[in-house]
Amino acid sequence: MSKLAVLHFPDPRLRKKAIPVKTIDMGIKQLSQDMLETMYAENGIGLAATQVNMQKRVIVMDLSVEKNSPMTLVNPEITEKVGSEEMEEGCLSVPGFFETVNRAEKISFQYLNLDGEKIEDSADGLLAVCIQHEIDHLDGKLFIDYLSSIKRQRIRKKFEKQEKVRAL
Ligand code: GNR
Ligand code: NI
Repeated sequence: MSKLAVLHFPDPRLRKKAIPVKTIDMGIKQLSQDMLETMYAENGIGLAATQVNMQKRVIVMDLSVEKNSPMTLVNPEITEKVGSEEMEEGCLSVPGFFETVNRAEKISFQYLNLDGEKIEDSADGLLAVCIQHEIDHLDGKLFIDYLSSIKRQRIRKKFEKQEKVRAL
């Protein structure tokens, strides 16, 4: 197992679209393990491969309080969206910012598990929000894209300033 580096906004690699996984081989299983280790180390409830600079359609999540219910979704897709709901979101790629985002309240989704089985399920609440947030990452989209451009610009400025300080 190894902990991976998480890309931070405005890194252009966060804008790449991830490619569907063809075969669930050892490489994908290793990636899933490393992503879970990274997610737990960073105290996140989800992580998309895009955030660790892997352009593959893989997400991991663990919404349990005990942090003992890891989930890996390969090639996840939303098949139905119902209603809308506002929730405050954060992102490991935009650390320190929390903003309210409007998303579908209930979703139906499908994915492959690490055994290659096709699973169909539905979700609401935080799980529904998290799946939508992670699939957005695989499509190169960030939660701050839902904010006004003035707000996003302000966040970008802060990160660019931080980058300059780190580079000194
Ligand atoms: O840890 C995370 N918490 C969170 C809270 C509300 C909505 C979405 C999330 S996902 C985030 C981890 C992350 O950045 N995943 O991509
Ligand atoms: Ni995120």
